[in-house]
Amino acid sequence: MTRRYSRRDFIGLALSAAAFPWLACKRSAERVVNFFNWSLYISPKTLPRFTERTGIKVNYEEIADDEEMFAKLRAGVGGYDVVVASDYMIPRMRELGLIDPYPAGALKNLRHIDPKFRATPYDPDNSYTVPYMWGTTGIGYNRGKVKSPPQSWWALWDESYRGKISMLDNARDNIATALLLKGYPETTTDPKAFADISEMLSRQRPLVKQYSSGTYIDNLITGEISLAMSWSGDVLQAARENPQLDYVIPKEGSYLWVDNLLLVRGGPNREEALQLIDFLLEPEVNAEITSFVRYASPNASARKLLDPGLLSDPRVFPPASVMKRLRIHALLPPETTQLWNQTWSDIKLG
Ligand code: N2P
Repeated sequence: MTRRYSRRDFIGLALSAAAFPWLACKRSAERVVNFFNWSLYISPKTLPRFTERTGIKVNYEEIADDEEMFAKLRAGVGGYDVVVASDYMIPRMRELGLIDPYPAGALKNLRHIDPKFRATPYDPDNSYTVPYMWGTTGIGYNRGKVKSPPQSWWALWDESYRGKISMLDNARDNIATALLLKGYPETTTDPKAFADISEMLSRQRPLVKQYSSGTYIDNLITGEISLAMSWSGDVLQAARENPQLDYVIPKEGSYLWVDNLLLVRGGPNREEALQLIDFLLEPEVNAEITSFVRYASPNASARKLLDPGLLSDPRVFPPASVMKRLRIHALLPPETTQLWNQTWSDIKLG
């Protein structure tokens, strides 16, 4: 049986990463790279294959969300070489000097990336980002536990699901979705808009069993949660374990995001980092990751290798009719991001 690559699978790696052994002593003979990626975002075969091919050991650590990664890098926690971060984080990370540009010509496999994912608003000159995977935010649900398949975001405000609802634990998804539902532009700073969405998210709070961006998947699998604001591939991976699980992009629309491989400034193993990133861009490697994680790949050559069933799954690669309802996150100035974070932490504190 195929299994999700869960936190438990990483326990050996995570334990060694937790102790940060590479910070203290890097044996000169040993080549390593320190990779900080989201949970549920790689195949179990990928990193062992890289090590087998190159002899480079990968210290792999998982991020729960962008904010955690950003906070760590900003606080100067050193030792990372490669991190994965969402589109909207890039300009801010660049501004703060947390990431380095890619040296020209360093990645021979960059040519496999679909040009649609280059020259983006968050990296117009393609210097800081290599797109890794993309996906959407929507609702994961258990068919056996809902009255009918949810079609609207408002299902997450339905009293009859009290205690069976999970929401992602980050400001970006929650505030952006609330603004969208109330018809405000994502860039607004209007106090009325923030009062409105605070009321709406606070009203939802008693119905919410948990705010989580990682363990919600386990609770969806066991049936403890019936409905969850989710990331597409996480739910589709979980559906391999519980076939009752499904994923929908609500009719009001939602967000798509592109996650990127970034070079951390001051990373101790730059050469190894570039080798790892170039490996992740190889069509066969990328197709294997895509098939496993069920997120969408921006790698055009990898897409040609995918199972046609996966390519035509509208939950993974949304068709044009659904794409019309999706948007990417706005790039917000720091003061607005601060307002979002403050609003979110007030809501959570209650
Ligand atoms: C897998 C990846 C989620 C990415 N958990 C959200 N940008």
